[in-house]
Amino acid sequence: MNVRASLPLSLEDTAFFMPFTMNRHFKKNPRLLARAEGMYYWTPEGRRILDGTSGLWCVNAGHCRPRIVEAVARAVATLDFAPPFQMGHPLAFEFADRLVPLLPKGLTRVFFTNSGSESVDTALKLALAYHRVRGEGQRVRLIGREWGYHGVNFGGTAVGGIAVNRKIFGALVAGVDHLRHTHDPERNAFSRGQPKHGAEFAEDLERLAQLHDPSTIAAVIVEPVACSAGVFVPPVGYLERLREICDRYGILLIFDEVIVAWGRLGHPFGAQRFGVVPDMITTAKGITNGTVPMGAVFMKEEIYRAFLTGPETLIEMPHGYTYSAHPVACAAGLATLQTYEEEGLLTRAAQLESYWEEAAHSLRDLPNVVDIRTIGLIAAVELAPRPGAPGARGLEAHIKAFERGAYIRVTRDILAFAPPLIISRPQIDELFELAREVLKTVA
Ligand code: PXG
Ligand code: PLP
Repeated sequence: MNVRASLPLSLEDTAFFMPFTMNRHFKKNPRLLARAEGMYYWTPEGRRILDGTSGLWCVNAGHCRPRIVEAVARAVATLDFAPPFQMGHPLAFEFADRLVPLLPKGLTRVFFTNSGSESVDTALKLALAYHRVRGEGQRVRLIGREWGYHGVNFGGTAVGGIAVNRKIFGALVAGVDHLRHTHDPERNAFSRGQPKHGAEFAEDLERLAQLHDPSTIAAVIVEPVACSAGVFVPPVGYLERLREICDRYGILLIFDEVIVAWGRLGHPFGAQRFGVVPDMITTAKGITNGTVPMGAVFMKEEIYRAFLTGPETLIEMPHGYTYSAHPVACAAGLATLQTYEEEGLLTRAAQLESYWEEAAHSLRDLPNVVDIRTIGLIAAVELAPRPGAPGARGLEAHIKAFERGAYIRVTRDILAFAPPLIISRPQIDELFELAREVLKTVA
């Protein structure tokens, strides 16, 4: 298959403004994918690439699974679109009701979106509105965390904590503050699973509550594991303490599980791995195995119920997307769930975790490796930045890995591994052996 035939000879003058990409660098040195199956991608030239990052942390069941492909094809040929406002279609109700049994106990209602960013902005709006309809309209503040990634819409950018993702976009949303991040390499370097030290970072929430007055805070949003910024695992006791402080002050706790849901940590949801139940969970990505854009917000029963007060002929929550609960996405989601369940994928990471951890931490002896962090089927290998050139070593590793046959996501100088949950032990060896060879050549 030659997809290059349909591309301009050079990508340097293409119209496509690529998202989150070094456009000039990439268009001079393109890395193209043409086909995928199972654990692998293939380039237009037919080179096989081991997928070390599940696409972008989303293809948890592996690529082009026939059941999902067929469900999508059938759905699009049967009901290409159905308006989601004041109308419905059966798959939306079926999918929502199938999801609930997987959720942490107490989360019972589902709002559909089309992405993680939309899920985050939906959850933040729900939090503000929930307080308001209950007579607590003074709760207008939203708390995020340094190094958090909550997508790219205005709310998510505002509560997000990665400086480069925020700084060129002005004042964003008023009334936002941030907890400190929990990364503490001096005490926790080369941690396996949850690091021992740092539960006390959660006390930042107490401090912000006192600073702003607790009655002004609507919600706190954190990723249980901060994946996008470089895989930062919550210290033992940290999430529990956030939960306690939220309970003390009537603040809603939102877990952003766009990445860590769908089996990534050995449980259907990250909340279950950590034994802490938030008031809302935002997700996307693996909900359809990455095949069709979709996201969701899961919430406690009382949040849904709080909206059911006015006349029945008024819309309870003025929010929704043209493509909320899109029939093709719902079909993809249902087929994805069936695949996850039949193959035990939502708990498979728990069985692989110790093997995965050993394989990842085996890179510790390589030059420039300053930290390795693992949990579930996630690993980060952090390299020392080159003096005066942060990110250059990481980018070189990413490119060399691709040349040698693996796709490994890189954030600055941190390599992030999160393969499809169908990965075999020999493929885990293949992935980290390839990473080892690459890192040996990245001086
Ligand atoms: N929240 C979290 C926790 C995420 O990881 C989003 C929200 C936004 O989702 P959408 O579907 O709008 O992209 C994400 C997405 C990376 C990387 O480099 C991670 C994400 C997206 C792009 C790149 O790790 N996560
Ligand atoms: N902008 C305009 C002008 C619209 O008409 C709509 C939806 O009807 C939107 C934005 C929102 O689009 P979506 O519902 O796909 O998020």
